Amino acid sequence: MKSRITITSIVIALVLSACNSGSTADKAKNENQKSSEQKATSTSAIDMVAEGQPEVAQVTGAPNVPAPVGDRKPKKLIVNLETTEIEAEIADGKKYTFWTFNNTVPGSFIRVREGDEVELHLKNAENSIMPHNIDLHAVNGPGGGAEPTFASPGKEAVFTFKALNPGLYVYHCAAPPVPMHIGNGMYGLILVEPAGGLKKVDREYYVMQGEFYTKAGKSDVLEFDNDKAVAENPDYVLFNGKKGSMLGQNVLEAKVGETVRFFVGNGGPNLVSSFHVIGEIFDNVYLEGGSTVSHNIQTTIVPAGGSAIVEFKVEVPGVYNIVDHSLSRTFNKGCLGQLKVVGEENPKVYKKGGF
Ligand SMILES: [Cu+2]
Repeated sequence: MKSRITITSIVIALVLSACNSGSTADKAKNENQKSSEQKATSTSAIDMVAEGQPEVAQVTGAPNVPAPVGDRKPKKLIVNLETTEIEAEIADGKKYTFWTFNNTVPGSFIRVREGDEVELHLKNAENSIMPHNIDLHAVNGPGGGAEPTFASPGKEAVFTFKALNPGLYVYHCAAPPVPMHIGNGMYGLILVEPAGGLKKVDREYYVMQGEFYTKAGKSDVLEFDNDKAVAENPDYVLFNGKKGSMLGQNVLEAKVGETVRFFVGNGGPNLVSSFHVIGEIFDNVYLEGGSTVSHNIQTTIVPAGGSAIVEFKVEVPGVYNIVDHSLSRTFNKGCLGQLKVVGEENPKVYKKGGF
């Protein structure tokens, strides 16, 4: 019995050691490869950054995005964000106390180029009650900027980072309790375009999902309900911080034959989105906002604290519903937008009736 245990132990030990040595070698190889790639990126980028005065980056509120970076070289940019605590309509005439970056949910869209150096100024409004900060997922550095940007009401904090990795990244407040700050609307997107820029398209829109856990406040303004957040049972799941943000007067627009690009983000704080446009197929999806492009996708996953870039050409006029395909969120919790496409009918592609 004893010897059998010993033999078994030796066999297990050998198997484990073989597994470990294999994975360690692979890991080392991957890390070497990654580090040499990163070194190449950062060295060439450092050499290329233009000297001189930094420029102030133009930022935009959803659904708009700033102009593409184009084919420029890396440069120094200043990004100004202000954290605020405001009352605004959330749905059906009801108000909510939102916490924001630049007075909007989601916060301003930031657009930079790979290799840019960004000096980020975070001002916390004088009349805020809470301290706030920012963690940008585009940052290489502990906390993504959270510690150096922690700002009490009325204070401004600054930190600098170099945008090493191209992609579409979420930023959010990381002041405790973090789910409450995010749940009140403190998130947005920063796009780091690759050298040479993204391919030109006809239309670009900023669409960001987030869910809201509400209870009656002291006045008629709703406020954050922590119990509902812990249970991950929101009252509202919304695009761009308001029910109807992309409906009626605010519908997104395109023309037949155009290619549309959505920069899609999910602030969460908890739910994963199954992002879908009813009656369209995504020709290209930058999976999770990274560099791998997949094609012919019906529904794409947008994780909490994650993103996706979707592109599709519109062939047929009409109204296209933009949804989270976890459809109770669309039918019961407000998660619906629309894209209105105008132009000539295209019966070869779509028509009522038979041949
Ligand atoms: Cu905050």
